[in-house]
Parts: sequence; C-alpha cells; structure tokens
Amino acid sequence: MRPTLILGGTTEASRLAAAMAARGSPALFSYAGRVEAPRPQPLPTRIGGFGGAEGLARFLREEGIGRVVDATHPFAARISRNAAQVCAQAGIPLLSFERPPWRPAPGDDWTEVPDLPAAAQALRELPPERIFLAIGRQNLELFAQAPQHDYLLRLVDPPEAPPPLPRAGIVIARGPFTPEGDLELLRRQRITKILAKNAGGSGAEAKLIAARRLGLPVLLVARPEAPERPRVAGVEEAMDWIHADLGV
Ligand code: 3Y8
Ligand code: NAP
Repeated sequence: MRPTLILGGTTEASRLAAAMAARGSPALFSYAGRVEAPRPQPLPTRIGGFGGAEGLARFLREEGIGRVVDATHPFAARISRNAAQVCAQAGIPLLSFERPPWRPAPGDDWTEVPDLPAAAQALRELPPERIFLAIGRQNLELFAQAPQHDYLLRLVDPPEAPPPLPRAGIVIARGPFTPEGDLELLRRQRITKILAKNAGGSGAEAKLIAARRLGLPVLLVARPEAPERPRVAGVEEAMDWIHADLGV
C-alpha cells in the first residue's frame, strides 16, 4: 500500500493520525511549521511548507504518495487550493476531512461576517469595548483600524514583536480549550464581545459555549470557499476512504 499523506494542524488530523498508526497503515503527517513546538504525531512527520504547488507535486512524486487527506483547518485556504490543483493534475485521490461549520443554538447572539476585513470594519464603527480577538496571530494588523477597543489575544507562542494594537492583553495558550476555562477567562477579562473564525470542531468551540452561558455577543467570521472535492467529517469515513481502493 502506497503511503497516505495527511495535511494536518487540527484535532481531526490528529485523530486520523492515531487511527492510521493503530492500524499500521503507511502514512506521513505534515505541519506547516507555524508554531514552535507542534504536537508530536504517531506517524513520520515533516514540518514546513512544500514550496508552493510545484513543491507539493514534487513531494508527492518523490515519496510515492498514494492518496492525500486534507485535514487542515477550514481557514487554511492556500494549502487546500494547492492540494486540490496538484492532486487533480497528478491523478492522486484527494479527500477533505473537515468539520462542519458551527450553527447558532438557542441563546446564541451571533453576527456572521463574510471575512476578517469585514469583521475589522464592523469593530471600527463601535464605541470602545473589551474584545476577545480569538483568531490567533495572523491578520491582527487588520484591527489597527479599530484602536479604540481593549483587545484580548490568545496566541500559541509568545509574539516576536508587540501586536499592532495600542491596547492588547496577551494570553499564551494552545487549545483544545474547555468551556469552564474559557468562562473563567471571559469573566476575569470582563470581555464584552468575542471575534472568532467559524472553525467548527470541538477544539475552538469552548469560547462560544462560554459566550452562550454569559449571553455575550459573538462576531463570527465565515470560512473561505473550499475547492470542490470529496469530503467527510468523521475518522471512520476517512479510514474507509483510505482503505477502500485496496480491498483491505
Ligand atoms: C500549527 C499544531 C491537535 C490540533 C489542535 C482545531 C483545534 C486546538 C483551537 C482560540 C482559537 C486558532 C489557532 C486554534 C485552535 C486546535 C488545534 C486549534 C485557534 C495548533 C498547531 C498549529 C496551529 C496553528 C495556529 C494558527 C492559528 C490557529 C491558534 C499543534 C496548536 C486561532 C484558529 O502563531 C501562529 O502563527 C498560529 C497560527 C494558524 C490561526 C492564526 O491565524 O493565527 N492555529 N495551531 C500547525 C502547523 O504548523 O501546521 O501544535 O497542534 C493546532 C490547533 N489549534 O492536534 O489537537 O483543531 O482547530 N488554532 C481558529 O480556530 O480560530 C485558537 O484561542 O479560542
Ligand atoms: P494556509 O494559509 O492555507 O497555507 C499557507 C502555506 O503554509 C501553504 O501554502 C503551505 O506552504 C504551508 N502549509 C499550510 N499547511 C501546511 C501543512 N499542513 N503542511 C505543510 N505546509 C503547509 O495555512 P495557514 O492558515 O497558515 O495554516 C497553517 C497550518 O495551521 C495548517 O496546518 C492548518 O491546518 C493549521 N491551522 C490553521 C488555522 C487557521 O486559522 N488558519 C487554525 C488551526 C490550525 P507552501 O506553499 O510552501 O507549501
């Protein structure tokens, strides 16, 4: 069986890696190298970009990859585009393993915005608030246009430079998070609004559950368009797909 490449960086990717390792199916795991110490995986792991689509195509060829599972985050749009393009050209089967978007539940006070620039624009027009900007480290510069707010940032690693925001508190923490922990954080920081990406899944959901309990408004950023390709939302379905064409 030729090895499967898992494009990782999410809770789902880690679950799939564990299932592949338990079954003894040949697989490689890939991280972008975004954080200092990504979670170790029970599979041979490569860390860092491939070098664009052509770098990915070369990697697939040189490693004799039989199929690719794109288990990256729904906001990781570039790697997903590259994988779709390269796998189509190389005739290598590609599966997207992604969690469905979160849907509002009774008691949620969500305002959906199409993308991060629209979210920054929405904050620009508001009187000063205490905002939990729970989008990680990338794209913070967009919010310099709304400097009137007190921001709380949650980053995986300490930032090399101060964030481009005049008033920002920083918590260094790596998910998955818990509703109790996030409830405590929101209370302690006297947060009045949360900005989050519609990541889906359980690892980032804690802050939304805590917001529901506190009746806090949430500005939720819709995920970018994903390329057309087969998709599953569960480990078992992904494992069936990987082993289907092998009759094993
Ligand atoms: C490097 C590798 C696992 C995966 C765990 C999931 C859950 C916990 C919640 C908040 C939101 C955020 C952020 C978040 C979560 C999981 C998952 C998820 C959100 C690690 C990891 C890598 C990254 C990259 C990092 C981004 C950042 C985003 C923080 C590992 C820990 C905000 C996304 O400093 C940076 O440059 C960080 C960049 C991309 C978004 C951003 O734009 O800043 N994730 N996160 C991956 C790589 O190198 O390829 O150590 O596990 C993984 C996880 N982070 O195996 O259990 O499945 O989503 N990650 C968001 O959802 O909004 C935090 O604070 O409430
Ligand atoms: P992105 O914008 O789609 O990708 C940017 C570049 O990073 C890609 O072109 C590729 O570089 C490299 N890359 C991304 N994911 C990779 C992977 N798994 N293996 C090897 N190279 C990868 O991605 P991103 O939003 O920066 O996310 C980076 C990683 O963090 C992904 O693994 C993603 O799953 C994880 N993550 C992202 C978010 C988020 O909010 N964006 C949240 C949680 C986890 P080359 O072009 O050089 O190949």
